[in-house]
Amino acid sequence: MTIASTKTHHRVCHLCEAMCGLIIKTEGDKVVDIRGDKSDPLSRGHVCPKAVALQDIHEDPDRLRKPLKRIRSAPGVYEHVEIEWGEALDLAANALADTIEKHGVNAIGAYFGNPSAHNYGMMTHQRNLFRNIRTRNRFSATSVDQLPHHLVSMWMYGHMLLMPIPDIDRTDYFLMLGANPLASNGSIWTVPDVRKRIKDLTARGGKLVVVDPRRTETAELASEHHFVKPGTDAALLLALIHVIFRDDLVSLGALADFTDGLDDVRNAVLPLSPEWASDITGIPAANIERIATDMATAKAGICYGRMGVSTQAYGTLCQWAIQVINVITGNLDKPGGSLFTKPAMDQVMNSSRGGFARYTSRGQGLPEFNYELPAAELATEIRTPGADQIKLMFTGAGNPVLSTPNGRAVDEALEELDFMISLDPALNETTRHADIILPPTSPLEHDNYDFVFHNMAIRNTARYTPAVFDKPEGTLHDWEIFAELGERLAERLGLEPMPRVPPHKVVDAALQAGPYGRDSEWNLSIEKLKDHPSGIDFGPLEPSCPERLQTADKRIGLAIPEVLADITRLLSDVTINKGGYRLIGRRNVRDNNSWMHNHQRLIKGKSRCNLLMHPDDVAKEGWSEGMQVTIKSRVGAITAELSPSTEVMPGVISLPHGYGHGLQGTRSQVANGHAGVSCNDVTDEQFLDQLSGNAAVNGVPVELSA
Ligand SMILES: Nc1nc2c(c(=O)[nH]1)N[C@H]1C(S)=C(S)[C@@H](COP(=O)(O)OP(=O)(O)OC[C@H]3O[C@@H](n4cnc5c(=O)[nH]c(N)nc54)[C@H](O)[C@@H]3O)O[C@H]1N2
Ligand SMILES: Nc1nc2c(c(=O)[nH]1)N[C@H]1C(S)=C(S)[C@@H](COP(=O)(O)OP(=O)(O)OC[C@H]3O[C@@H](n4cnc5c(=O)[nH]c(N)nc54)[C@H](O)[C@@H]3O)O[C@H]1N2
Ligand code: SF4
Ligand SMILES: [Mo]
Repeated sequence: MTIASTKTHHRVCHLCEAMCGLIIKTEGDKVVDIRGDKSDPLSRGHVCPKAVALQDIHEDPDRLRKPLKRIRSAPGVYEHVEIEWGEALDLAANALADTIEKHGVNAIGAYFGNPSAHNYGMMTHQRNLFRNIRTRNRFSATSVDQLPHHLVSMWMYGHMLLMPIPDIDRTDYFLMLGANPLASNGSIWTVPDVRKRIKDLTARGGKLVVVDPRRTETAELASEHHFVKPGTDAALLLALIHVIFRDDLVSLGALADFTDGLDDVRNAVLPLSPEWASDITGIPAANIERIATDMATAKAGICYGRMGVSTQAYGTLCQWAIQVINVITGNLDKPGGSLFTKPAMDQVMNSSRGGFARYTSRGQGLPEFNYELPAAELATEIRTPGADQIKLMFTGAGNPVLSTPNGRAVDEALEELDFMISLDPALNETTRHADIILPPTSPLEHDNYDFVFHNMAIRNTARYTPAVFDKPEGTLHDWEIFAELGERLAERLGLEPMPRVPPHKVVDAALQAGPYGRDSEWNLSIEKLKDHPSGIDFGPLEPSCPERLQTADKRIGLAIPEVLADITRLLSDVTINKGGYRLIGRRNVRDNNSWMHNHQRLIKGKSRCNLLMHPDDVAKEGWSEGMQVTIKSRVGAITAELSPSTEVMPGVISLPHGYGHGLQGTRSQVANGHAGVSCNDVTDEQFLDQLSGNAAVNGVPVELSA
């Protein structure tokens, strides 16, 4: 018998946007310890309870190791069986080629999910397949998430990825709407160890003000928490702008030289007083006045909003107003305010600026953004006959059945396809419909450079993570699967395939050409990062405007016509203040969207898929704790266990997303034992931010019954 020696590996956790540095110890092919890397300049040793799941994901017996093929024995009756890679890739590539030849390229639909942004091979090599599939029917989790941020950044700063990052470590006043970083660990804001950073902020006399229909873990830490009626934040934000203009608190500072459109904004908000907003939001006018003054007079202030103000009916209007507040108080591009990063691999320089409404969906006529249609239209684009109807679906690292509005309709629509291919390690609610499932290597079996989230981090840093384990024989990385499919498809169609350059070479070239590359004192490369296994810190965010702006004239235009017009939609919205219950979401630090419920260590304990409701509402209905309550919307109904809680304001109910496991044909033993229900069975594909087409999964009007 040989005793395996213990090896120590540096790793970056890829599970959420915080990018925590880890030290992983292994013995042979076993993980024996995972803990925070104290030498990581960004995360400083912080980890959350999910870090250990890297081991659980790797060892999960339900994780697919070989491709699966679906065999139907009768309509609706099928099983998935293992096949060899060569056969699976041929079947998938031939189905793609057949569909393109028979129906045209738009008959291919594609949906990419959240983990693809955390896995650099998926980012670098999607093109190896999709360069030859330029379909209009592309979808992603972006349009159930951050689409309004991209749109506003493109309009105001000239590039969809040029997003200002809250400089929490140096701020004095932080106004946070619709975000719960204590559970999410931050989003469009890579901020590991956020609890400590918030505590430092209040300890140095600064203020955190949270606006949220639920008194969240983050709100508990805050200096102030204001309940807001779901979906009404736009009114609050517009009234804040109103007060800032009215009281002559506008102070552009250095931005004055290159900012336009102030008069148009001032005129647009002239009638939108705190009293008006108070009626809509439920926040007393005096509080609105005070928040405006505090924000405008803080030495350095931040206004930031995330999921709760993006995935709601006025997502784009909210994100625009947030940027306007930062600009007119002079807090954009200022230390302690919100600044642009200068990342080692700069996505702003390396990718498209974005485009809007160059075509529309066939269903609701919703605009494309960056050549993607809103995910809310997925089922309709599959089911509506005619030119451009989707016949074959490709999903990669996504679970739209649980994560997009009216998931039940998506579930049914996927079953109506001619063919479906999934690039995914799980046989889950979505991939169960796939004719071919192609499973990539586990995260610990490939290297990674986080080239998305360094672009959104509170410091400029870079870290490269080599693989912890060798790739098992006969397995393929995500990027290799794209390359294999792309080469086969190109051959069938008589087209040129993309060259196969491994992701680390793509990143190496970008690092060397980037701001810390061969022309700088850092001389950054993958080789250099290997010598710094805990990463390199290039320092705090620094002012960079107007040079950094990507607008043609290097100026910031505040008066976006589409957004100003959307104020009219808000003013004429008669449903915004209608009574009845509104559903909002909820994240827990032990969950990660729909895909990490199969790990005993994270899922154990009391069910988290319970319905929070204010005790006054519970009493009014004559209900009691533990009852089963049915939540009904235009599109469907689900039933969940009632938990009275003063955390939520009256009129609001809260249920997490990503549950609803246990469907026939899935292979997730643990998750299926903690199935819960999917709140996206009641979110409505027609309840949207009409301007952007982003899904409104928060503030959904619902009816309740016991
Ligand atoms: N009601 C409601 N709905 C929501 C939200 C909400 O707050 N409320 N949040 C929305 C948000 S912000 C998001 S981002 C979406 C997420 O929605 P999706 O991205 O559609 O779904 P996930 O649950 O993240 O599923 C990820 C899938 O990727 C697979 N996977 C994991 N790692 C890898 C990998 O390395 N390679 C490959 N090929 N596959 C991998 C998993 O097995 C799983 O099938 O949900 C959205 N939906
Ligand atoms: N543990 C864990 N971490 C995650 C994820 C996860 O699923 N679990 N998902 C990751 C992903 S994909 C993302 S995009 C990020 C999201 O990161 P965050 O946006 O920080 O996460 P949420 O917890 O969804 O926070 C949204 C907040 O908005 C509130 N809210 C709902 N409706 C409204 C409203 O109308 N107005 C206001 N003001 N607030 C409202 C909710 O109560 C909630 O507190 O988290 C990431 N990190
Ligand atoms: S906060 Fe948790 S899940 Fe996110 S990167 Fe850190 S350890 Fe991983
Ligand atoms: Mo997300």
